[in-house]
Amino acid sequence: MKLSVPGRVTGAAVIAVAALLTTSAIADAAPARAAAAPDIPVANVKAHLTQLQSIATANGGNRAHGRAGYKASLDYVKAKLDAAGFTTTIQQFTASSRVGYNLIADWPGGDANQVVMAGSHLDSVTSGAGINDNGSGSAALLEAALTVSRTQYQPTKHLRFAWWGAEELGMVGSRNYVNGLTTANRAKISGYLNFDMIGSPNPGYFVYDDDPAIEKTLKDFYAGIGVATEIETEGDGRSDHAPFKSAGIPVGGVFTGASSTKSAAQAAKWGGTAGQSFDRCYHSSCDTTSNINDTALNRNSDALAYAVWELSD
Ligand code: DTR
Ligand code: ZN
Ligand code: ZN
Repeated sequence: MKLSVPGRVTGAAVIAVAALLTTSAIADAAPARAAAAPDIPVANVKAHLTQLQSIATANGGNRAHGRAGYKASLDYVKAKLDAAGFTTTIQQFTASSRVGYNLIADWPGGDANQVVMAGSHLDSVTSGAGINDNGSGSAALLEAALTVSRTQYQPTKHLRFAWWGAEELGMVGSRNYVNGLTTANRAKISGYLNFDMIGSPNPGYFVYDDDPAIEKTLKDFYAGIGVATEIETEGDGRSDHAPFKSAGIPVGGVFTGASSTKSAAQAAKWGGTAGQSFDRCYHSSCDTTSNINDTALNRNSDALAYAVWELSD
């Protein structure tokens, strides 16, 4: 979030305004090092979600593996990345007798022997548009990648972004990618960041507890904006970080919750509704653009950028 004071202020008002800005800036500023990571405009992320919703609506109501809505989602993301100067690659695979696709986007430059990867699954279940699961991660990832281009960020390490197919069938696309890596190329990946469900309507703020360094990086971001986090406990093996972890690659990520119920203690810490699921539209037809908490999406989009910038520096 950026703060600005339009027009002119004089005298005592200056002191009051400055104090107000300082206070609110502290309350919502990211940590000092995060200055290297630009703010990700949540309005831009939501615009991508609107596009994904339109795609689902125009294609039988979903963006599922092997259906037209998935390929249209992939084409949307790829077109944005191609226009922004990324080197994109489509990986094709078959699952459940249907053709699936991964989209890999490399940002030219950086040390090819130190690759920082960030990924999200782009597919939905067949029952709905999958805007939180996982349009939220896919849209935040896309906007972070476009921000890399917009700012002409030149990291020390090489940046690679990925949108996975057929995660809902059992992480098929990401597993296909990892299994296709040579031993040498696998060793070049210094870490993989996963973003799957990062805008849940009744959000929690969960950080994966797999790799300690990645976990600390993400926790530092949240500490910097004064938001408490908990360790993510339900997702082990349930998203696209699993094949990377099985291959010995450090992984991490953030998550805002699915069908589990928010406790009273969690509601006291994070707000929202105790006794209700973090996302009561999980894998349902109501997982639409109205199934997103903008504050959670905003914070996690900035957490994604903070981690990408910090870990690729
Ligand atoms: N997003 C869900 C998988 C899932 C369920 N719990 C977690 C926790 C952390 C990451 C992912 C998940 C899905 O794709 O069905
Ligand atoms: Zn799912
Ligand atoms: Zn998911």
